[in-house]
Amino acid sequence: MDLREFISKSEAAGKLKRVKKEDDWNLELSHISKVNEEKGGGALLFENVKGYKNSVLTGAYSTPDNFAIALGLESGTTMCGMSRHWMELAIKKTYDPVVVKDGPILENIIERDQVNLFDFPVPQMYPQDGGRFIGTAAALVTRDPESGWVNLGTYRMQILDEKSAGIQIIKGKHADFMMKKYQKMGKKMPALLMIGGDPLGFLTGSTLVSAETSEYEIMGALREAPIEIINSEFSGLPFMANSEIVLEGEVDPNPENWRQEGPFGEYTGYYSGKKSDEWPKPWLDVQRVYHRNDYILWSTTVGKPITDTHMIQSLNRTATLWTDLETARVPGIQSVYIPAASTGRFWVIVSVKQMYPGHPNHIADAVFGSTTGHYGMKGVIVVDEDIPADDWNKVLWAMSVRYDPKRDTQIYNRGRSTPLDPALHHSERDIVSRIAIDACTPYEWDRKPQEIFLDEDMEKKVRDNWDSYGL
Ligand SMILES: Cc1cc2nc3c(=O)[nH]c(=O)nc-3n(C[C@H](O)[C@H](O)[C@H](O)COP(=O)(O)O)c2cc1C
Ligand SMILES: [Mn+2]
Repeated sequence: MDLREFISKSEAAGKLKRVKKEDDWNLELSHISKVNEEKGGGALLFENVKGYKNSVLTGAYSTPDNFAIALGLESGTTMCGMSRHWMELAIKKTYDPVVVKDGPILENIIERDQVNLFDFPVPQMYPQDGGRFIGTAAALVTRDPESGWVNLGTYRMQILDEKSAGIQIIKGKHADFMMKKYQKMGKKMPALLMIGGDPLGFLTGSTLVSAETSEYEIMGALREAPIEIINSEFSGLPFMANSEIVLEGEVDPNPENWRQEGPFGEYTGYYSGKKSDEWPKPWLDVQRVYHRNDYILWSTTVGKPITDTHMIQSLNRTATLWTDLETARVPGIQSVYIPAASTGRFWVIVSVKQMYPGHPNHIADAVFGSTTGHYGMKGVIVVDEDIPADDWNKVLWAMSVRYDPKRDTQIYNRGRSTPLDPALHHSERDIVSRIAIDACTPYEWDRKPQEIFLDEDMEKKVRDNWDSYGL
């Protein structure tokens, strides 16, 4: 699938609308996208951006059905159901990408002297943003100089000038591991920003896939087929043959040469990169640009929840956390859900069929010890098997009638945090505490509270005769 097939399928399903009226890349486009998502979403294709002839796609993942289209699933599949599907495929089999010689991305190649990033219809999203962010619904492709592992990571990228784009690679991210190796070798890091192509590129680029595993392999797992890539003759880095836009260049790993970027109105609902919490960022020195004829620029909506950024995090983090728990062979898991309203990352609910005393705490420890759950997660709520992880009313009921705060709460003092968390003082954002809430009836109790159930025969009779009651 490429971005264009995703667009036409979304449109056919009523999950994409075209904006034909002229709009300004400066705030108007992003604000239309944000209000559209508040009104229930669906993707938008802006076909008439002032001063530009190419279209901009936003809100591509603003509804569960848009994910279902990208994943080839039935409309109406729940976020939790799609995460389960992802987990099952990721465990079953991954596929290495396959190299091809040609593809539509090679239709236009622009060499360095002609490169001007302002030629792209990149939106300015929020009033205090430091500029226009070209890399949001995208992936940065880099290669480990020792093992050859190819990583795809979604890191925000701001246009700094005609040929430079700042990159926010947070400590401990895979591109950060790699960049530090290039720094030690005294070399620049080849990198490329890839926009479009298979819509799973952005979905997996922002996924916490374990180190040494390429996101291309996970895309292959989800497609149950290899992804077609072209190896750049310039840097050797692989990009999808059907990408819309690729910016290729080098990143100087030496912090002395980094530049200020931001602020940016982040997914937390707060700006990051303000004077108080800024740090200099590496940047892509663009050597070459590739794009398809009539390329489409893909951008997220970001800011306060719920936007497609929160939806994507909810889906891909639920999927990888669930995969982590299954591959760690933690037993009894019924469902896992990281709600989009928690920005798609800070809280998780896990439903478990208890099999031994302390099982809910085994779950919580496993969550906090996992690749996805160890990073920025603040709370896990464990519920019994009768409560689906994505049924918030039932979760609250369990927290009301099965939970004793003193007995069932554990605080973990030092966990890895994200520097974007506005709940932490700007000077101390490396570490966050965590809470585990066990909202299960204790397995070991000799006499459990007697739960109410309807009389089965009477319930059936009532349901069968429902129409006769005149209701
Ligand atoms: C829209 C969007 C923007 C993101 N921006 C950043 C960013 O600026 N910096 C960052 O480190 N992570 C960012 N993330 C999260 C990363 O994509 C995520 O942690 C991913 O796992 C990084 O890839 P890696 O695990 O291969 O390092 C963003 C996620 C999304 C959905
Ligand atoms: Mn990775």
